[in-house]
Amino acid sequence: MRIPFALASLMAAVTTLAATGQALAQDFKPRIVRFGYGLVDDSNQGRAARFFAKEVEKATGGKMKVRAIGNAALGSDTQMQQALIGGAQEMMVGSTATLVGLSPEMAVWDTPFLFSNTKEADAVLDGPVGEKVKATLEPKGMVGLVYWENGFRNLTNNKRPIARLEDLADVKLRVMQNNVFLDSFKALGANAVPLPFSELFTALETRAVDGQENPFNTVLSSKFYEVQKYLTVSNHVYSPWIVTVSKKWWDTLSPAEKKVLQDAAIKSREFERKDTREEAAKALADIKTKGMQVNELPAAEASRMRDKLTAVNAGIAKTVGQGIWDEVQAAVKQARAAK
Ligand code: TK8
Repeated sequence: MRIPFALASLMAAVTTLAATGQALAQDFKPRIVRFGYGLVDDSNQGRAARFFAKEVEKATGGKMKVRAIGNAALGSDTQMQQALIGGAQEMMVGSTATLVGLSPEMAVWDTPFLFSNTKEADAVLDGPVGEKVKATLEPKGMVGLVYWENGFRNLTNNKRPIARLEDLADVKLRVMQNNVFLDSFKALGANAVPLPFSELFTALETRAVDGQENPFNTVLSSKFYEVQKYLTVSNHVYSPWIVTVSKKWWDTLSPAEKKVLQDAAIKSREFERKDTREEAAKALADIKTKGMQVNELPAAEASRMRDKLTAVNAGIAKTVGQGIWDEVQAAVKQARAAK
């Protein structure tokens, strides 16, 4: 009897599926994966890193052990990137913003007011242009797996509530090590100082800087409320995190091992975004309870800020290339229309 082609390929697929379904412990080599991140263990970043670790261990019958190592114990974002490139560390998660020195295209996510909500962010980051930007890491020695949510960034400082644009004038503000952030806050008139996140708490505590900007979640988990008095809700930019793997190490993995990491990364993305959003929704109340004075940037001032910040857009388009810039703008438009 001749088996029709379609049926034959279906049978082949089922056999393969059964085989991968049985991809059991013996198919995986014992491996230790150091997965570094910058925030404290008790943070949205830490919780998601541990979730990822568990998924990988489960899927490999405990053969691949992921050590989630927080607190920048393995180094700042840029130091860990170098360790991944050199093959001295396997994985990390950190801000896309700190990758701009390696992959200029990453700067597109630093565009002020690019996304107006998380739905738009998810659609664009997980869509074709998000993938394209992620892929620019590979020739640089890193493999991007997924984007996680850091979140919408807000201002904190010790001088005064930011009620008008001019209130930023003499504020020494820590920014991420990235020219878009530096230019943005210079454009707003602040005295912008680039610093790695790992040095930020001490810099605030010793008053080496007056302020910083990060999502509510990080203000809470990093206890910035202990060293910062004012929080101004500005939502000036949406900040993604990205989970990356050392390309050197990735190339030593079997297809089954790569699949385990990719699948676990996608599951971790769902977990992380849900967890981060739940935390963000109640964070402002928590921040007030911790004693911070919170103000909303008045709408008129927000639009003045927006005008000043969009002045940096031309520079971003130049950095990332007009093609990527246009694709991202089109994807945002599409996501906005999809409501
Ligand atoms: C954590 C950083 C942090 C970022 C920053 O390593 O540096 O302000 O928001 O999340 O990547």
